[in-house]
Amino acid sequence: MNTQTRRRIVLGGAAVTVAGVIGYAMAQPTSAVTSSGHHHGQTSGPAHQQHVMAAFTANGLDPSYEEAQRVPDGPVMRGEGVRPFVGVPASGDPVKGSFSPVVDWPIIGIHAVVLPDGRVFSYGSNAQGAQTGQYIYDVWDPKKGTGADAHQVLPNRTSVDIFCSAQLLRPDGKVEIYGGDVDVDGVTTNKPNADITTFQPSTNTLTRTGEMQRKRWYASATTLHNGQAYVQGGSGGADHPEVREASGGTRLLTGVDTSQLASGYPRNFVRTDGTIFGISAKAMYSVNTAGVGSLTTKGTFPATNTGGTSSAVMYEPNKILQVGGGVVSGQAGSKEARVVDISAAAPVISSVPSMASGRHWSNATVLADGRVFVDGGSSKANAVDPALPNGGVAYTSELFNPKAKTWASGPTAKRMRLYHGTSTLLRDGSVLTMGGGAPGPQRNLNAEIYYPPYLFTATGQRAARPKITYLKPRLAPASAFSVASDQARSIRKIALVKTGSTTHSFNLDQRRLELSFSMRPGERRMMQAQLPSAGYTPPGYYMVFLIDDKGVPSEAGIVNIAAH
Ligand SMILES: [Cu+2]
Repeated sequence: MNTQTRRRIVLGGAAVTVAGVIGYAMAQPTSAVTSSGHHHGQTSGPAHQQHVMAAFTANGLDPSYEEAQRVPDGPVMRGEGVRPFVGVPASGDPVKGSFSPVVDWPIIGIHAVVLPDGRVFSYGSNAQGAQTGQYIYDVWDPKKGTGADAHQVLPNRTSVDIFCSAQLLRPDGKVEIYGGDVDVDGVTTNKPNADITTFQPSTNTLTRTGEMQRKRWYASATTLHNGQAYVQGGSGGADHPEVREASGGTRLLTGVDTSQLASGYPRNFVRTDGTIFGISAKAMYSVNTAGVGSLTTKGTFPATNTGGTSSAVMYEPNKILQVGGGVVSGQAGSKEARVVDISAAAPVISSVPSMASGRHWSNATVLADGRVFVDGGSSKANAVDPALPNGGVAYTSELFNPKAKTWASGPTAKRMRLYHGTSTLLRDGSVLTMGGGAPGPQRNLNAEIYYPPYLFTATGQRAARPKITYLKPRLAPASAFSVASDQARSIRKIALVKTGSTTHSFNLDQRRLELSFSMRPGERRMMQAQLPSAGYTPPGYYMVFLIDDKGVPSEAGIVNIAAH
């Protein structure tokens, strides 16, 4: 039904025209009104809010997204106009790391996926910074630097609006996108769709490849041990999750009732035993996805740092750092952080020191060396509070050391990264931070690249990096594998970091683990590393970092670990 409506706008060329004539105000949540036959250019007022709530709320348990979508849109912010650059800068801060200058990004990078070849697929707005995934998407090659020629901005010819969908790089090397929005005549209506859309990196093409059992807008997707994808939540699909089967079909988990869980981007992780552990608003739960599935509640998250505006990352197997967030209505962004250990059947939650800044809508990203980089967010959710220094915007990032359980200050960004901002670890060990807006106080058609301290020497010069000279591209789970480097004798750690797929303050697919390894007998360059038991490596693509005796990581090799 929706597909029929959407077919009115198909071609990228036409789409650009349409996008060009709509004002951003019309692409605001107001557009939900379109469906009832009215059309307003204003974005405020109780009637409008009711429409937005109706369109958004699957079960009303977490107002984070509704509130964020209600914010008026601010000005378009682009790059600083610096000359394009490639790679790690010649110098940087050896303690905090450094941000690059602000560079142009052709869209607001609301969704970002690292591809098997290290490129980045991103989408979420049109070229003017209005919310929509209907018209264009971007493929960026970091090896080509930050200029326009490093980007391929391509038309979405599927007639599916993938704005605020869930997306995963699948073990077969394609990106699968679950649900999203419905665009009618160039206007995003903030209604869910049931489409499954696939991005094929080898051809840079996007095609519609399936249909879910439920429409879903703001769902989460998680890779299961067998390679299938578990999709939960979203407006339109709050009642039951479903599994995308390898056959291409979908299986509704009728035995799992998620209607009492907040439906917006639940923070779901796959445990080493193959079950899902999730945190959504304050509820914790686990899901067994076999057959029709079953759900077990796991208690209540005991601190303020939860909800849609928090961020969470599995920085070690079965260990999750959750930071920031909190109640959006009138409450300051939480500074709190907790470690959630899900090794045992009951989650064990430990207190760790709080961050320096309160953060609604930050992003937590595990780095090559295992530290967690937290950037973005603000005290007032998706807004500037004039009563606070810097408007309450957390421009300064922070670094969590998981061994010492301490926080340290990171560098200060130039743009606010609030709602719809993303941060994603790249294969060179830097972090792409971008987006924010659509809506929000800045519509950020720009990015800042974070270069962690491990990329610099103690005196702040670009560090010499170990280099991988041999690595097999496909590995079996739990296998031993060879990896070669001329610097093998100085390698102290080998770390795997899943390639990652970020949206709405949550990387749906990031995890990090360290491998045991040794020099191969009689060899000077060839090491042998051992993958742990299969449950530690959900299938798909991993960045392999060799980390030397000075803590400097190689550029990652990317391997595919098979399903089990
Ligand atoms: Cu969104």
